[in-house]
Amino acid sequence: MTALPTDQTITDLLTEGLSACGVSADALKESAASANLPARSPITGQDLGTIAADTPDSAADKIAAAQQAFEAWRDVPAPVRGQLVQRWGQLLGEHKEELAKIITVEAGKTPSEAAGEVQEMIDICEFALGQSRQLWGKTMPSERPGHRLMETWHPLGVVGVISAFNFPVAVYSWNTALALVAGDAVVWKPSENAVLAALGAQSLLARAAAEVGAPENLAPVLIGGRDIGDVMVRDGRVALVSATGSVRMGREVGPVVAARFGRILLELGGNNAAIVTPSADIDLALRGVVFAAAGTAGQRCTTLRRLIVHESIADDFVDKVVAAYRTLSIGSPTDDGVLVGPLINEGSYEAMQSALKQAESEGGKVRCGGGRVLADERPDAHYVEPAVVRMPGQTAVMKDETFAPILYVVTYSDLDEALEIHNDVPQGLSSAIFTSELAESERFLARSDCGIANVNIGTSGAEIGGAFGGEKETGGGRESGTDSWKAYMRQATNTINYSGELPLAQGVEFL
Ligand code: UN1
Repeated sequence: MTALPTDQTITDLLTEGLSACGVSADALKESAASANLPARSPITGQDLGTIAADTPDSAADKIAAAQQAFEAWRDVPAPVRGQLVQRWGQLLGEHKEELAKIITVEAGKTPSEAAGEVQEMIDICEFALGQSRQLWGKTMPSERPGHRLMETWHPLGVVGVISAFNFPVAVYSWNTALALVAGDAVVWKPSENAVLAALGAQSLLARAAAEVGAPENLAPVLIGGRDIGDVMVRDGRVALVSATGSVRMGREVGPVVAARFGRILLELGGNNAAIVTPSADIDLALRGVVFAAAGTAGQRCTTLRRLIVHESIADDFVDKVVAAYRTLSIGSPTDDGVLVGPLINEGSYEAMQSALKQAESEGGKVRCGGGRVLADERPDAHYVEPAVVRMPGQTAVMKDETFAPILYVVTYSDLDEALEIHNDVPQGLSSAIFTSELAESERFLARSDCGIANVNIGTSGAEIGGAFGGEKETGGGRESGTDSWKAYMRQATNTINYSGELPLAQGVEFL
């Protein structure tokens, strides 16, 4: 543990990041005319300033402006639209460290993880550039002579994105890069805890848009709390709402969008597990487990929360995890060597403590961590030691996602039992097995009920080239790679008759 930085150090870091990304210093000034939102750093627990927020009226105006921008953008050829994401990706590359500084200050991520997040944005921009020439449909043989049958893809309209604090910009970019090449406009309601990173990312996008001659207001940001998100969710002009966050949020947003027959793409809670088999390369499994469970202070939706270890190796393996945890440096992510930064706020800390209490009441034994550190120095910040808890079986507490670094451990005796434990939670985002046996790996890949299933890799740290998302309460959405682009477009089936006759399908006779 190291000493925490002063408020001034954090402010300086933020100012450097904001100004390099082209965000005006006025962004952190109160507005007399509108509502205001405090910006805060979890590193110090102190306010960084106040951001002028949208009102429901100004939010509706931004949606209207985006709708107008869409009308022009839809007619731009897709490969030309690709130039916008290409330029955005270049600007993100040039400002990678600066945008990462804002992410570090606002979300508490280490510089390496914050830079990794920006790299995900650059990656998806490159992916989307390629995709802009591949918005393809199939052609099918028609049953009628002189007819052609084909599928075509068209822009949806305005896409609304709701993003969470923990990946304040990357998840937005997965949606936005694809939506933009698809020909959509994008309205973004970022997390209240990460508005400044959002402004940084948007400023670079606005610059790219101006440089390539894209319409103004193609990608406005809505600043505010739930009431502002609600404006977007209810607005019939928003054709798709793509929302990342808690299951509770998804339960609220989903039905509202469905009731107006809008489209919804949900990326909600995960409760990810890894199975460690006796044949696993223990050293590799250990590193995979520790990064997935304690990295980002347990605040990824892909964080490893449940470890299912074969009984023959469990004691030994858990001892190794505990020993590795003791070497993790906890503190300000601005300090070299720190691997575990702060929790986002007091609410997260309270949730962690209450989950640990519940785990103990359900027979769990805390093997290490769980306690608060650096509280004397920074009473308003919340640093914790990542916890490892041995459980007597998969009890109730293990079925909830607690967004904090708690790793529950249970044992199994045969793989089918492990798979049963694995799938017996309401969420289904990410999963992993550590094994050297092909048969175990194949059985796991066939039976894991998650959207992501990995072998000899932890549950977190997915690449953008594969579709990202999960099943059950995770919401069913898929973002970023493979054919996720289709979520941002509507499909049409076209039948073209060049026969000069009018034969009806299915041999029907009429007139
Ligand atoms: C999230 O936590 O919402 O797979 C996204 C990962 C990252 C993305 C996480 N590439 O851990």
